[in-house]
Amino acid sequence: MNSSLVKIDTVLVGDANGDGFVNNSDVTAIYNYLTDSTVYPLNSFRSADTNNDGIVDFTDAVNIYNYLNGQLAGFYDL
Ligand SMILES: [Ca+2]
Ligand SMILES: [Ca+2]
Repeated sequence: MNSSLVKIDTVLVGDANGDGFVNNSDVTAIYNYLTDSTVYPLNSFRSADTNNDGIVDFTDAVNIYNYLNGQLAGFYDL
């Protein structure tokens, strides 16, 4: 087996829209998802679930907001 072909599935916690960055657009992505999940599906549910409780709700959006404002050092350890 060629190890170079092994894909590591990494999850960037907080990156709800899956663009590789954690910023205000991810807070917006979660708010939109909570408003209408059929119109605004999350690109990465696991990344959006910042407290790892199995659901994505306003707590996760607040966590990202606090993280961006320096009030939260980080999210749970994967
Ligand atoms: Ca993002
Ligand atoms: Ca959550």
